[in-house]
Amino acid sequence: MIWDPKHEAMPREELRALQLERVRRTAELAYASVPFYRDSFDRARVRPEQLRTLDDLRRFPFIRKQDFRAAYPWALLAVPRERIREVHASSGTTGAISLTGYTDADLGTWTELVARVFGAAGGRPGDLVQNAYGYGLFTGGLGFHYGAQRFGCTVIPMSGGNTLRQITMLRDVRPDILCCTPSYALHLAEAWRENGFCEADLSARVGIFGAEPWTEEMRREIEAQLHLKAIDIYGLAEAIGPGVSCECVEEQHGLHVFEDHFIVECIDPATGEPVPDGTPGELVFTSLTKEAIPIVRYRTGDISAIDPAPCSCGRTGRRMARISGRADDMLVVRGINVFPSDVEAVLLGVPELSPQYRLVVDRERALDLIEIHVEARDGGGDELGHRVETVLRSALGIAMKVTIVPAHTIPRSEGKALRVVDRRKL
Ligand code: DLL
Repeated sequence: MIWDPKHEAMPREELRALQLERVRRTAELAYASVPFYRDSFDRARVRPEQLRTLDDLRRFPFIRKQDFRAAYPWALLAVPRERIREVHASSGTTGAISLTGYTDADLGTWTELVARVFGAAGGRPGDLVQNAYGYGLFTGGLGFHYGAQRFGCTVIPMSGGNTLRQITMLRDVRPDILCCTPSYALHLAEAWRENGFCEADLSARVGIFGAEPWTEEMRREIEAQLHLKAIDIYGLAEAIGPGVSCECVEEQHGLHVFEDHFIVECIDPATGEPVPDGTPGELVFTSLTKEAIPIVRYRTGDISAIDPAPCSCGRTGRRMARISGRADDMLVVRGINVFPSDVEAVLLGVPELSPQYRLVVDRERALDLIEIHVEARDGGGDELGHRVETVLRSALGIAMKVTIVPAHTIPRSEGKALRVVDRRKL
């Protein structure tokens, strides 16, 4: 079902005209109200009124995650703080928070976008939704909550974790739709089996999974284990949260970008130049309707490709391929963004450790794990390892296993060091 046919199935020409009108307004708002944009546009010698065609946007400078972090908490606001109704943040793990805010109108936009997601995923008004995305600063929980309610669903606001209670609710309350990260979906499936729950009691038709990278193989696994259709949803706090793009249940092949609210570009991360359709590159988004924190050419670091082919579902928003990786080295582990450089900073703060380390990311029992192999300056054993685990957990908010390895066992490199081994990809 198409929730908002007027916009989701708008003829491309009309859509592009709408985009042009809206992008001008966004650039004007950004230039007039946000010193960051005024400075960066001035440096690049561009002005909002130079946006005569959509291609002109390419002359505008990028904004990056570090700009959001540097602007913490309010420096990117385009409206007075009093007009912000709600605050969220990207799921980064460090003290450097990427904060985002929503005006009343922004909350309305977000709610509508996530309602579209429920339509695209094959939801029906009246469906019962178990929402196992985390509630709080993370955009997953409340974003899905608002969108599901708008769509006419009944929401069970489970938030993340508490697996036994999750599966008990799944069994007893019998939701039609499950929302959580794909890795957590597999974890729930495993817990289901281990607790001897009956396959016939699985009720959900649809799972709406996102917030972390996953593969087609993982989709097949989840669909087989949970007996549902698994739909990929993408978004990021800096853009709005979940609801930037979503697969349709008809094709499950690429995520329709809601292009009446976002301009998507795909660029070569090295040169910043656009790549041809179908070629992998880094996604860049410009918001078209956001009031509180408009974004002009936000570089996501996410690698995808644009597919302009028409879709049998009738939506005209072009599709982006599922995210295949990241341009930078940020890891998304259990839905939380982890920067290896942050881990390094913590490790280097422990005097007994040498700066020789490696992060091994793996998936055990469907959950992502980070193990850190690090050399100690003078040996050191379990006690040191446990102490470092505690320091890491309190600094980054995520549990990692630390193994102190003998000196000179971490391979040295002659070029760039290989700091991260992501076994999930193997
Ligand atoms: O993860 C928003 C979200 C919530 C999306 C719930 C989907 C469902 P952030 O915490 O800001 O926002 O993290 C954004 O997560 O740049 C990607 O690297 C990654 N990501 C999000 N969705 C997907 C996906 C939310 N479907 C970062 N596939 C993004 C792969 C994803 N990676």
